[in-house]
Amino acid sequence: MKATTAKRAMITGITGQDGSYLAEMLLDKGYEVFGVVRRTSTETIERVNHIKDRLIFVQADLTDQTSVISAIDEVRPHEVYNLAAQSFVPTSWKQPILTGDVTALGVTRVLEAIRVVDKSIRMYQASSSEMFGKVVETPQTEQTPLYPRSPYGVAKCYGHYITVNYRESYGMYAVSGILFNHESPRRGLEFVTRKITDGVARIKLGTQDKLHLGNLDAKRDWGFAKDYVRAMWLMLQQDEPDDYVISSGQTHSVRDFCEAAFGHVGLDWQQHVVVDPRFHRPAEVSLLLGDHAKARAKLGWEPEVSFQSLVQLMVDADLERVQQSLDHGVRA
Ligand code: NAP
Ligand code: G4F
Repeated sequence: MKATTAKRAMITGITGQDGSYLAEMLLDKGYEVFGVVRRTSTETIERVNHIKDRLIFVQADLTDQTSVISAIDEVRPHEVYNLAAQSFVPTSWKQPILTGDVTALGVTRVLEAIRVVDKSIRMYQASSSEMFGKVVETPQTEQTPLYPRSPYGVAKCYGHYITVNYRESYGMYAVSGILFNHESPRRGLEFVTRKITDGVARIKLGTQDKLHLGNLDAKRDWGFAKDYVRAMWLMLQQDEPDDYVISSGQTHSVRDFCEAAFGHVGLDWQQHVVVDPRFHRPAEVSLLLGDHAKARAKLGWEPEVSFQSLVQLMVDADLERVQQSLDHGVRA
């Protein structure tokens, strides 16, 4: 596997939203890209199907230390992007142990694998604004104290600090990107933005009438996933390893998102959205707003896609997808 001179990147979570955009970007930069996949009974590579012939898949599971060491030893990557996680917040209350195993301890397994195979491998950890939880200051920066509000948020805090700890203990180039919510047409359908844009498309095309949502007052700092994977790469190209907040610097409520998404196709969201207590959470993160001044100054990173453009591109993509299903006689 070490025959070529190209830089090798390994991505855990390559089948997810961010993994797919990061893989595209790294291929464009001339990297050899290795994607970690776990065994499943049906294929999960839909998001990278269009580039699958240019990727090399290796099998490993973040709950299995031996498989992670073997994968890293086999590939000997220059850079590891640890994006794998149980990433859906509501599931973390239903499966808190699994969430801790994958999203928290999984990070240690990746760091341990790097430590025993080759400490010079650079590692990116996907930390999250969910760690700020019940925020103690606004906007949130790299210095803002953490106050997680879900088993997922707690697991991400562990992953964050173990990354800092391996950097400080072993001198490893291990960094955490504290990324605020980022979305795209490849976002999972269970997350609120994609649930809304998919709902808008179905309602517009007449296959659905109502959209059931939870807390419309929650505010998030939403950006475009493609902008955010660029920041991950930049973090691994610096002279010194460090942690960075990556955000849009704007906050909007779920209600604002509904208004923009329904409005884009000429619909009134209030005629279709139903508040449903089934989607309320045991503990909520009410407001997230990130300050990415450090990333702007040190990485030269800026988001390129605005909130309005993000909403519109997601609605347009879902309209096209739902229309195509209808054209093929499949009720979307
Ligand atoms: P996602 O779409 O949910 O993708 C998660 C990935 O993790 C999938 O490829 C999944 O593989 C993989 N995975 C789950 N359990 C695994 C295990 N035990 N072993 C190996 N792989 C496993 O997540 P995303 O939105 O791309 O986010 C990427 C990362 O950034 C995650 O760590 C997330 O927590 C973090 N993050 C995301 C955001 C955001 O707004 N998107 C913000 C901050 C941080 P399968 O396909 O096999 O399930
Ligand atoms: O889209 P969400 O499920 O994303 P959430 O919980 O903010 O988590 C996402 O962002 C984190 C970064 O801060 C990541 F680390 C994490 O992996 C994930 O990508 O929910 C956003 C907000 C919440 O306040 C939720 O209560 O939308 C509210 N909401 C209202 N109705 C809903 C719904 N969320 C979902 N999923 N479904 C609803 O029907």
